[in-house]
Amino acid sequence: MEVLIVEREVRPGVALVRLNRPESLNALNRALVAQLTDTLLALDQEESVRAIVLTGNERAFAAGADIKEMASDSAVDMLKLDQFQRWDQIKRLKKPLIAAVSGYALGGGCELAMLCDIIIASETAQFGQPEIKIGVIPGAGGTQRLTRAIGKSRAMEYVLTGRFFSAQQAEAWGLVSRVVPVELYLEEALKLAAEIAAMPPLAVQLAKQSINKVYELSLEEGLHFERRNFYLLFATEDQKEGMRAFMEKRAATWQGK
Ligand code: DAK
Repeated sequence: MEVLIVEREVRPGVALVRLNRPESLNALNRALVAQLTDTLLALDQEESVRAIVLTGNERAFAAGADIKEMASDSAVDMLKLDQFQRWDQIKRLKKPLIAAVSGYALGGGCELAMLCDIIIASETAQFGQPEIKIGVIPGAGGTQRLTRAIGKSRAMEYVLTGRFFSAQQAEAWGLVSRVVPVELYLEEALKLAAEIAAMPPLAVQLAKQSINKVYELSLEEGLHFERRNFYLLFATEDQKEGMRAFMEKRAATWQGK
């Protein structure tokens, strides 16, 4: 059975990537992480792909790294494998990546969702960083991204106890955009991806990059980065077309140039 299922053009310009190890709640083993990163990087290069949706199944987005696979690893094995350094490449994708989360998003699964640009959650989603309960700590961004998303006090509480939190809490704390009924979470994510896919691609790319800089730069540097990207877009045909179409009261057609 394929551990990853990829479907192109599920909506115009939208690719769907599905984690597919249902028997282990989509535990992220090495093979799955390798395929996932390779696939996302490849889709990022495909011109016809304008947005990507990443999902699991109704019961689990992903219940974390595969505990059975890593249980007997030594620190040296971990260092040598360094499998999660590929993980960082996901952060550098140019195309928007939307997580459609239902059920468990735990440990590395929660970290994977947080690596995505937008999270749409089903009302059954449960988030958490339970690594503490198995004698470790989050290792793929959890202590950093969760803290930025929900604040220090809550991050401390949840990382130090390993407790799960609900989709509704995640929404109230700003970790996810929206909570929708379980039968709609994938549909809503695909609809959102299609809406983004219909926008001028270079502007989408530079908007994404600019927003992501908020975590890396000071406000002054971030504003500078944003302004440069804004000016740069005046070199594109899509900017000319977009503004002309507005004045001519017609729909714009984007070329990605
Ligand atoms: N790994 C391996 N197998 C898992 C798994 C996991 N994380 N989560 C679930 N499974 C398997 C179960 O073992 C079970 O398999 P069988 O026993 O049937 O063979 C099957 O999935 C169904 O699970 P349960 O029977 O346990 O189902 P329940 O509904 O009773 O419970 C649960 C669901 C999600 C509460 C429970 O399965 C659970 O607590 N799972 C573990 C959650 C967890 O602790 N996740 C964090 C893992 S640590 C790194 C960076 C990051 C990481 C590692 C390295 N580097 C930078 C190097 C990340 C670490 C983690 O994510």
